[in-house]
Amino acid sequence: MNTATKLSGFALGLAAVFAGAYGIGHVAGPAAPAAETRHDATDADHGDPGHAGGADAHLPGGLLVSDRGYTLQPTAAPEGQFAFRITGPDGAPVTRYDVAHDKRMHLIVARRDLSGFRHVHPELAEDGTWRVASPLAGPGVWRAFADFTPTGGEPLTLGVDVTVPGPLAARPLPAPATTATVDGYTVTLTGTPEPGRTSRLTLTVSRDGRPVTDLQPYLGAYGHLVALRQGDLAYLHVHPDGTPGDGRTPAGPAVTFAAEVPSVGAYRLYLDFRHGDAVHTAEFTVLAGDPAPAPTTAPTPDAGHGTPGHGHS
Ligand SMILES: [Cu+2]
Repeated sequence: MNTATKLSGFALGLAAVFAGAYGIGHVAGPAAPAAETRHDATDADHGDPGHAGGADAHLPGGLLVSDRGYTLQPTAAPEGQFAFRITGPDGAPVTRYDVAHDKRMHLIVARRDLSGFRHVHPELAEDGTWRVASPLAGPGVWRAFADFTPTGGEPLTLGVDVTVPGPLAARPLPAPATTATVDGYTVTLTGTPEPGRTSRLTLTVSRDGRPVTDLQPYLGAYGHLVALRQGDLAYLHVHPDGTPGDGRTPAGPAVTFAAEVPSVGAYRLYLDFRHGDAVHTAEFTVLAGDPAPAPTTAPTPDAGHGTPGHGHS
């Protein structure tokens, strides 16, 4: 237990180091309180989500555990399950949700070091509790994102940290790459995300050297792309061009997305696609803009002594 606690602190310390190194701490830090302030001050503005100058108009999803009156609360669950609820502005669990991308709730999890990504779809009980076989595959500090639209409300992504105790090896972020392999598939990424503007990213799927041209629809699309920002795990759900059956969108091998990353930095991209009646996830590290080089691990407290460049300058 002690070890787990220490390691959790270490992982969170790492996150802070990265945020500082990429200069994004000033975006993620002050933005959250500012959003809260705005909500208190401008309750009457809620019907105008595009309100220019509003703090949350530019705040990426997933950074807040509570926003616009909605709060993500993990709840007790039997071993092997993960359960949570969303409470609404009246404090009661929300029981009515709109369907988006075929589902009323999308639960995405990743460790704070961006490993272990899973995207699952919990079941809603009448009392507002969502339950799913736990996607938290092993020890670590996990970020759980609930991506949903409460009926009568705006789409929201709330995020919460969940710690799974146990020994954890810190994993460095894999180097940027344009090719990923998963389950025997090779996925190639073309396009580069540009901070603050819409960029087109194309992911091309092949298997055994042949283009895959019979991708299966998954959640109403031929691919789903989630991007998480290193340092604070800001969450971006990116939508593909076209939908299956619209007469112009081929079933592969290429799926194109319009992505807008909020800042310079390193991002981990997770592409979910369906083929052979199974969902596969291809992962990529990409750099948006020209972030300053950052260490992928921080020195341990003991090893840091006497290291040039290490210190509190
Ligand atoms: Cu989903």
